[in-house]
Amino acid sequence: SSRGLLWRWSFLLAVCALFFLWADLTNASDAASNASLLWGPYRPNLYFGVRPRLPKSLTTGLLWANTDNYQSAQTNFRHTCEQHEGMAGYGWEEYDARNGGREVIHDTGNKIDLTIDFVKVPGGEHGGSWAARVKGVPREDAPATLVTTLVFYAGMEGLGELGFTSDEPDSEGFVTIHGQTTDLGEFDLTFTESPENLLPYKTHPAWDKKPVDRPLMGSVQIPPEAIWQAKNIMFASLKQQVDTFVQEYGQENMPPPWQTFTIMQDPGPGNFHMVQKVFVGAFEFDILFSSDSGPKVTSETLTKAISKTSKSFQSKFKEIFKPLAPFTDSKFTSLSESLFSNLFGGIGYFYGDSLVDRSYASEYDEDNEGFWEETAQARAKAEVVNDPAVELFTSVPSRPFFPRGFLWDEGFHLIPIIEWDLDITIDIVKSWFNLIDSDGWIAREQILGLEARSKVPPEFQVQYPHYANPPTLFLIIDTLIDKLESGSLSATDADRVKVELQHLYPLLKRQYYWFRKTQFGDIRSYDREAFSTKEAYRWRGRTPQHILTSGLDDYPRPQPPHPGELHTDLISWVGLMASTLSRLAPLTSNPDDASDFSAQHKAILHNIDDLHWSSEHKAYCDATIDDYEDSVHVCHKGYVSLFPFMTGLMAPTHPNLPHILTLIYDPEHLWSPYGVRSLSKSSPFYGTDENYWRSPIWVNMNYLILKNLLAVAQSPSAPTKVKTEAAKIYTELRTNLVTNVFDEWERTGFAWEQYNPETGHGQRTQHFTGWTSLVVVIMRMPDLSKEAGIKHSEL
Ligand code: 6A9
Repeated sequence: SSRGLLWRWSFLLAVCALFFLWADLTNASDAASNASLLWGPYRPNLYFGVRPRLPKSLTTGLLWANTDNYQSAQTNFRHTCEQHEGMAGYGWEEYDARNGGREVIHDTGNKIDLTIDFVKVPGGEHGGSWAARVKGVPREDAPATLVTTLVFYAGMEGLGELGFTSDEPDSEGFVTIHGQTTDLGEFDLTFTESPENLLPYKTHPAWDKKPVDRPLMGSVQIPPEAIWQAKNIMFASLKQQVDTFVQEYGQENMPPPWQTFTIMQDPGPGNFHMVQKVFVGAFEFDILFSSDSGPKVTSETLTKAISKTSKSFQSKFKEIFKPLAPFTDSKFTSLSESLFSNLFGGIGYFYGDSLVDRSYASEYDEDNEGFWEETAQARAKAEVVNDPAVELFTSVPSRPFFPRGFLWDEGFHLIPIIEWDLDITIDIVKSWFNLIDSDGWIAREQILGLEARSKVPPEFQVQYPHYANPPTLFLIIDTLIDKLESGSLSATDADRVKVELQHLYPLLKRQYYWFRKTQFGDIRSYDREAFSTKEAYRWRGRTPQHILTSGLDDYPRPQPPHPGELHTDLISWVGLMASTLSRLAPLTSNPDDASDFSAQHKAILHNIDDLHWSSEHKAYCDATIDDYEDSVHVCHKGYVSLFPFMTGLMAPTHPNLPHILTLIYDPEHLWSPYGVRSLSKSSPFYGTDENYWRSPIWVNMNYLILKNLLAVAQSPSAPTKVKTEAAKIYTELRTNLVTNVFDEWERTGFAWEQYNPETGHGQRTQHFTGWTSLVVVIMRMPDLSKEAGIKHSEL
């Protein structure tokens, strides 16, 4: 159409103009954007750990424990987020990656509630300053004399200076660590004291040599690659102190536990410095990081910044994530704020090497029957190499259990984040695409460096350059294109998006062709029309019980594995990529590619129906080759059957759509009062074995179902009956999902990895703040109760 043409022309012109302005523009806006993102709680594996978005630089963290008795002091030191260590909930109540936020930690084991306000103070040439206010309030069941000890550490992992400015606290009891690096310039890290804090007093002769009513300061030199083991480093210092006391006073006559468990008082040279404070009852102190070229932060600035940060979070939240009916009650807003803040506050910066099997062994070709035995042997004897250190800026599925990047999780994480901060979203997408290799591969799980590897059993550490994972980042590319085309972006944002898409285009294309080249399906034994285009796909790397690469780990698949099998979910993902690229190619002036992508997209749509639709089962199914060398469908009704729908590849007029809706809504199959189950209740595999993807409700899949139900319900072309049905299912599902995640959050204090389809209970990983936080977006999706003829009060 002429409008389309005009649009394209103006787009081309804009690109040309930008070509000249490019360096200036991006440098200026990148600089501002980068500066406000330099610092953050980018060690999401810790309850609180601030670092800059730089490799081998300053790294900090907080440890604490109750020291009322010798036992708790030894067992209750908190540092890394752990499941089931007596937390009645923790996480960010408010968080904006640009400004900061507030984390609360309800630590029942140590009988203390901690509140940590973290703020950034912009200015200067080195990413500005930041500060944190740490408050402790004893929990209800705590004794009046509860003693809490806190250790904050700062380590230098690369070149630079770091050390205490004096051997003694100053007259107010403040302690300062000074440091310097090329990137950070000169900086001061000051620990304040408040006259209102209650401190321990002398009860033992050891006091005269080691009083603990003032901050303790310890310094050590540590091999830089071991600094992440901060808890051990601190314990070594505690042990030294304990040994000294034992020698001097004997086991029977030791100082009280809160005095015994203190670090050695020895400020001095080193690359790892600790400040320890011991408090009785409630307490409060500040950690002030002032960049020399930026603003000097004081407790007053911090107080102001905290209230400003909170206000701006609240007003931005209302503007962006205002929940729609039936979720307008403020209780849902608390859930929504908490989930979003935890997702956003879970963004980390990771740097390190990774283990990759680059043997490209012929066993990995997977072209024989029994291939999985061969590949298992090849994996067992492979010489794994360390791919060089790289950096990754990403959010994480779960701070306690999987504090690292997962490729297909990230596409879901960015769905809420893109609504809040376009630039961070683009940064994260770029960070992932920076990891692409020359073939087009991006590793599924990013286990970068020793700290990350310490959390993963060895058999899961190695990545394979022929293994895929769903390309969900394409969903974000699609959203970017939607935003451009709808004209909803500001001129500056639109320009930025165009430039970035232009840069990303070749990488997206490369990844797409990698999928096509490495995950193609062998269609020789399929006597179908589909043969003519050969669009068919198979996940590599399966074992009899798992296809980890699909993301749906133990979802039932054809048995035994066969090199001729074809996977419904994978062809759908490739179709989604083709669809995105066919939109993107013309926008980025690649018209020749556009026609390839469109043709491939069309062929994929055709072959999904031709190869995967089972008219007997009225569902999309995987296919395989049977003992008679015939192709057959293998139908395990569940998420896999819905994939062509979930990936947006079914037109609202598609004749199979009514069957899909029936399958979703049937309580004997996928429907539950808490969400859509992963596997049909009538399947013999329902709830069996590991039962990971064999019944539980997953929020990411439910989000895709909702999104596509909405599209049908709002489509002008869908038949009225289908539209009404979609609106009804959409309305009920939206309510069921959100209500259940809310109820479980209230009941347990946490968001969960998955939900039980019989009871609704949250299960598996606790504090799973990754894609479960999609409920934030779900709450602000349109209310279609009217279209559905449903009253919310009746649900
Ligand atoms: C193994 C555990 C102490 C499994 O959310 C991340 C992924 C998803 O991408 C995938 O779809 N999760 C889902 O099926 C969690 C994977 C965790 C693997 C870690 C080692 C540590 O043992």
